[in-house]
Amino acid sequence: MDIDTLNRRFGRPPAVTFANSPLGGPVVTLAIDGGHVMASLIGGQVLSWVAHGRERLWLSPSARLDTGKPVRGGVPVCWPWFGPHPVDAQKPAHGFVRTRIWEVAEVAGDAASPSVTLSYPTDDADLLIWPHECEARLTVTLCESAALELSLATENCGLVPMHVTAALHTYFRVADIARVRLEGLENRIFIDKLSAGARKVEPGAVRFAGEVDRIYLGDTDRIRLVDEAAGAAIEITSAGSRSAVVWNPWSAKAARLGDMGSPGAYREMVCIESANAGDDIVTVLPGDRHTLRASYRIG
Ligand code: TA6
Repeated sequence: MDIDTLNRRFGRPPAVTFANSPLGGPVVTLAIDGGHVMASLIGGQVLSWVAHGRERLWLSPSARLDTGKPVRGGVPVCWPWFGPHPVDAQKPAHGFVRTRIWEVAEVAGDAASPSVTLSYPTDDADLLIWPHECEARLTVTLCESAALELSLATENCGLVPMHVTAALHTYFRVADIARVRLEGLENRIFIDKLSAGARKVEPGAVRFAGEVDRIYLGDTDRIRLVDEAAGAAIEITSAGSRSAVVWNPWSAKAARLGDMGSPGAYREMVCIESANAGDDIVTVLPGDRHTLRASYRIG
């Protein structure tokens, strides 16, 4: 659907508008006093969230929407599997919808709190890599005080149960990763992907002095990201999730990734992902729906 048609059918300016992004694809922007959020229809991916005049998400400086490759940054949607494919390592990491064109399903809310729902129904070609007829629906809502709410709904449109893992793989922008701490994961068990998946217990607030790649398990519904160097904090609240992923590549891995931008860019981001990952595998019965939610509030 071209931009003029999208604006005619779903636009509610200035709260909801569609445009062709200079990054090379169609985007939708939700805007209220005090903030705005932009999401790409390619990948159903939030790319930017500005609250109280400050960009709160990190996006690769080489991000392009028209390369057929997943975009690093913003909120990539990992679905219908998180990490490597459960049985076939040849399949893409983090599922296959990050490069697919999503449809606009609905625009709702009002000028004070607009929302857009993007939908990706699987097609026959997808059945070759994922043997289930299903649909992902991402609802992005910009709330009062520019809080951001995301919900990722999985609907099983098939006839057999479907086992899904997923994540809202959010790249938060920070002033200095070495002065970031995460509260709310104390005493949680985590799977340490840097120690061959060993299970460990988090003794206190999470801090970063090197690469971190962990899946925290259990009650991970409230995490506070404290960006000490910026004097800022974000309250992260999840639902429909029994796991949270925390990742920073640090310098060596960041250099290998090739799309992080400058050598020090790893210091300006941290991934905190509301997820269904690790042991947290969700079974969606035929005709049923599971929703993974995350909300981000400044403060
Ligand atoms: O969520 C953490 C993680 O699984 C890391 O292991 C790292 O691979 C990161 O995701 C980036 O994944 P991507 O496929 O976006 O490069």
